[in-house]
Amino acid sequence: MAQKLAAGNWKMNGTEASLAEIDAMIAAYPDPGCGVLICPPATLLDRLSKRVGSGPIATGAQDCHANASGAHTGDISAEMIKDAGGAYVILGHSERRTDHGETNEQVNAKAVAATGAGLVAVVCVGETLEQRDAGETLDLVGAQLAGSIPDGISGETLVVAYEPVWAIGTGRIPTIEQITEVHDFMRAKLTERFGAEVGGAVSLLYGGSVKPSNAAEIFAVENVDGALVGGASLKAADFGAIIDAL
Ligand code: G2H
Repeated sequence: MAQKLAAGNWKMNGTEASLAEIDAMIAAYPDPGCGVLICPPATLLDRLSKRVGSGPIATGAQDCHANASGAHTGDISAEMIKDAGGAYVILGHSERRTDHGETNEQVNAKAVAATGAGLVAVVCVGETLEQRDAGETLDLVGAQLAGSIPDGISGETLVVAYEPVWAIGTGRIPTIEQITEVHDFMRAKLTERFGAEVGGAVSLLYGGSVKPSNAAEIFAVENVDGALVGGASLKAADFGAIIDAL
């Protein structure tokens, strides 16, 4: 059985002042009833991790390098994320695939590094509008899953997020039928490759314009185990309403 998980991706947002939102979350959700993860910018990870302590809110980063250390200016390693208190790392988000040209092979290498360091890899997949209109969604998602996820993963080391690129930050979401189709497909592909036990234990998140107003109907989809939330994770009240819906 896959864990229910509400994950916040703060992207390139947040300073010291933003941590007040976390204080509100900690106070409001002493026992959230599902996994809660917040991935702030790397500058805040250490501070946020200390803030949440050993409570129910986990922290993570938004990317890592495939190497443990070395001459890679501007990058951070999985070991550094672990050292800063993070337990998860988002990998292969479409904004990194687009802005930094990340390939499935690179995401795979990062996932190997992440899981090797004891982190949970949150691997993101999803199609552009052009790919959807061309009927390529399942082929594309299948190729991203096959290429970006390393061998040897388990439900404890991998989370997969389906984020249609055209739904990210746009206010548009796919139909419930479209979400159902892709999530069923992802569950089947993971089961085919890793077996029923692992395939059934990997949390499958939907991401892209998730808000308090649409969370419940998305979470009602059988193979949706939670959400990767961007904009709506920046405010405790909005993120809290999404946690409530899960
Ligand atoms: C998709 C999502 C978070 P938003 O990128 O990963 O962002 O909820 O703002 O669309």
